[in-house]
Amino acid sequence: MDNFAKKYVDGFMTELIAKNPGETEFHQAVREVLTSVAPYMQAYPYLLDNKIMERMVEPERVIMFRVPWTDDKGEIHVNRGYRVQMNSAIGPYKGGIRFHASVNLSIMKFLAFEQTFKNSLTTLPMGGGKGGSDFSPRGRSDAEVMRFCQSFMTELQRHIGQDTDVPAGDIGVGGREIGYLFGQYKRLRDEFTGTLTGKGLGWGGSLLRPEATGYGACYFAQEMLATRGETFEGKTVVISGSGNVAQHAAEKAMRLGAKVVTLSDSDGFIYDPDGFNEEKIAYVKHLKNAIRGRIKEYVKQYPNAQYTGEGTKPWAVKCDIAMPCATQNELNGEAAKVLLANGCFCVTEGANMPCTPEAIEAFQAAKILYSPGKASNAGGVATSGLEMSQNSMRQKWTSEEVDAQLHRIMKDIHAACIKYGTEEDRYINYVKGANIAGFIKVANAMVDQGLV
Ligand code: NDP
Ligand code: 2IT
Repeated sequence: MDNFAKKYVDGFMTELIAKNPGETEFHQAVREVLTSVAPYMQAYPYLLDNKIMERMVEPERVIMFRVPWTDDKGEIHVNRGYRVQMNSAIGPYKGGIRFHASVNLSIMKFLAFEQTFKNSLTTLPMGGGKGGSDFSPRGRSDAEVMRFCQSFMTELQRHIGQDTDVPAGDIGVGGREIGYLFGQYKRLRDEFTGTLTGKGLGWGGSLLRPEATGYGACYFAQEMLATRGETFEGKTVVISGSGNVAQHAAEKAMRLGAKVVTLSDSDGFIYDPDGFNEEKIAYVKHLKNAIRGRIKEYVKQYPNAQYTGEGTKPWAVKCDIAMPCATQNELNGEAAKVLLANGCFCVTEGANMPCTPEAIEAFQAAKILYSPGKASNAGGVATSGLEMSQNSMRQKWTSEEVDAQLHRIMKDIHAACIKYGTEEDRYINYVKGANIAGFIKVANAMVDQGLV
């Protein structure tokens, strides 16, 4: 960074931190974008004059609300609900809902901020938003989850709509939760519209939406690998998480010829030296999605695999490609060094902000392929955009049609990263490329629409 950019970023961050104390994840996400776009704004000073960045970091609206519900014993619980409506310059607010005990305002704001740039990258007309609650579905019965979802939607419904704000899933919110949320929305608003995405295939959902984030991450990785004449064929892949994104990243990487050897949850990870196959992936889906078990149970089914507990992560397993698909800041500077020492040359983020700034610095210093989630996990929200289109048209596309569009979108995002991220030595800085490409469209829309 030159002097102007450094001074601009430091000054901006000092004010942002003073105004938003304690919101560390939000600070982290803003600093990364700001660092990428400061030199660009210097070259196009109308963006500075219009205070675009100052406006982008201030959510258009933050809704926080009480979510009371009763458990199966009749005991009353009170959780906090959120919807951060970050930016609607290029379309209705769009982004997932996260149910996890760790959810707080900082996490909601970082996710909504990232979503704004990600959605812009998809080429589809979607603004940025995110919501959730500090409620954890883990260990709760279906009836408890339903009552919680109904209470959550009773308040949220007045703030969303197919042309206003369209939520979807994220950590802790999958097909079951979207079903309960949609049912309550429909009951209260008396309308059957595409106000939520990730719906069931029999009632407005798009084919391939469940698979889209993980598949899209692999399509993006394919593009990255191709820049070095490489493919997934014969590569060893380490994946964290065992939820929606991890399962489908593992499935697609395996189908593209890779040997995928790990999955994890917050308790630990499994290492299968033989790699996953179709049967093993099907078992993981059954274990996690149908019977809601823990990943350690995999080794009972496949005794050749090993389980390591106590919250350990899979990054010390030797691999060519790493795909963090669990949660933010799950791969730190130390883990990055271990991955590099073991010969890993491609890191594709399936989760949102899973690599810490120190890890990203290490990957970029080593000039390996590294993509930020806002580029490589955008296939999920892109397919949500395709679900919205199908709902508006009252049509349903085949999985081949959706897959072709998803594939094209991931290729387009990769091309945008190359356009704005290629450095003088030809190294592709995907962070810079994704941030600038995502920023330009939103920034210009904001300028066009005046001071709102
Ligand atoms: P799921 O709830 O399906 O799975 C989450 C997985 O991550 C679980 O294995 C979970 O383990 C693990 N995990 C969650 N929190 C932690 C934690 N604090 N520490 C360690 N492990 C954790 O969520 P998704 O697969 O949908 O989401 C995973 C990531 O991908 C998130 O960052 C999400 O924002 C991002 N993402 C999701 C998209 C989607 O379409 N679903 C789209 C784009 C990004 P455990 O059961 O122990 O909690
Ligand atoms: O982080 C994300 O992009 C998501 N959780 C998906 C959002 C969506 O609206 O499909």
